[in-house]
Amino acid sequence: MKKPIIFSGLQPTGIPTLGTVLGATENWARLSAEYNCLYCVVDMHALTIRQDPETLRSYSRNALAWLIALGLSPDENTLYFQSHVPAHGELAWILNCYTYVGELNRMTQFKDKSAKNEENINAGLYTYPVLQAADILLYQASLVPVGEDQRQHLELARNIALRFNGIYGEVFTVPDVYIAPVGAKIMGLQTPEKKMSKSEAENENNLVLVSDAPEAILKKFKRAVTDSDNEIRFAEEKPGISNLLTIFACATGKTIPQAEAEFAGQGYGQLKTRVGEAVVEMLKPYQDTHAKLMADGAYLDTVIKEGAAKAADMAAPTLTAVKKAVGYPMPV
Ligand code: AQP
Repeated sequence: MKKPIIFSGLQPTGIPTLGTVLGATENWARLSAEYNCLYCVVDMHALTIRQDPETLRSYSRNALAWLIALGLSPDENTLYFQSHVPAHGELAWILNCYTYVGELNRMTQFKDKSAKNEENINAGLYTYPVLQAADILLYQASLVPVGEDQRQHLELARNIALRFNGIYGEVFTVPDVYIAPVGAKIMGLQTPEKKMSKSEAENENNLVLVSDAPEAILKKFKRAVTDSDNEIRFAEEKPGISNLLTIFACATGKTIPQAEAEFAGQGYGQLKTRVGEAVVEMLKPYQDTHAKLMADGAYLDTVIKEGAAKAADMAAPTLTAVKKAVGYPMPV
């Protein structure tokens, strides 16, 4: 029996954060056994924010190596660069014509990113969710594992698929979103009311990068914002402590109640140290593997080449079906 398909992506806009690992890639690695998984470094999406070309190239390669290091074997998963499979761009154009401006106007990420990049509110930033819909629908993905921040985009992808199918018949699989019950939104260590994000690097203590050295990680956790009541419990009105408990639970494979029980009667200082240590321990093997991969250029090149070829093969039938459906003349 054919395995159902999963698609998800990672933007090469910097070094992945602990948020990306706990909210996304940890789950991706778990899903490989049951699904046929495509994980893509979405370099085309990265262009929505102005990038230095050499830095983008280097972050892209780095990101692909992180995907492997974080447990996604290229033998079991299709790993590739979005820009290496032109079908993404081709389908995105078509889907732009089946997406309403009113829908895009409602996207909260567009509003947030526009506010942060007032000098470059480009059309790509606006139509980003359409390219994301194309990424997913191209492969007939039935499940898309993402962090909570992507829920609204996924809902739009579903609506576009339903609209298209409503006009032309069952061309696309309508994808479901998979959001992990714990860790779907890891918050900043200094701003625990806001998502930990790699592009918000003004305060380096706010985010943990997967490449951070142990001392840096421990220091960042020691400085994490808490609150003044000195009680370790998970609660909406305690964002700092709740975030630390979530990180601890995800890093150690425990539940939130187990994490709370483990810290019962302890102080915030102990909590911060132990969460930092758990993260150091979790990241260490990933960092070692990443260093080895980056030193083996030939291996990475092979993964990149084979991944693109496999993804392009998988994408071709859907793109052909879409072109036929909309009435493009078929090649002669
Ligand atoms: N803090 C987070 N908590 C939970 N999940 C997260 N993800 C990202 N940050 C968190 C999830 O990781 C996947 C890949 O994310 P991405 O790096 O492609 O894009 P992003 O969401 O745009 O991440 P950043 O760090 O916020 O990047 P910038 O700053 O460039 O926009 C996604 O599934 C995401 O949900």
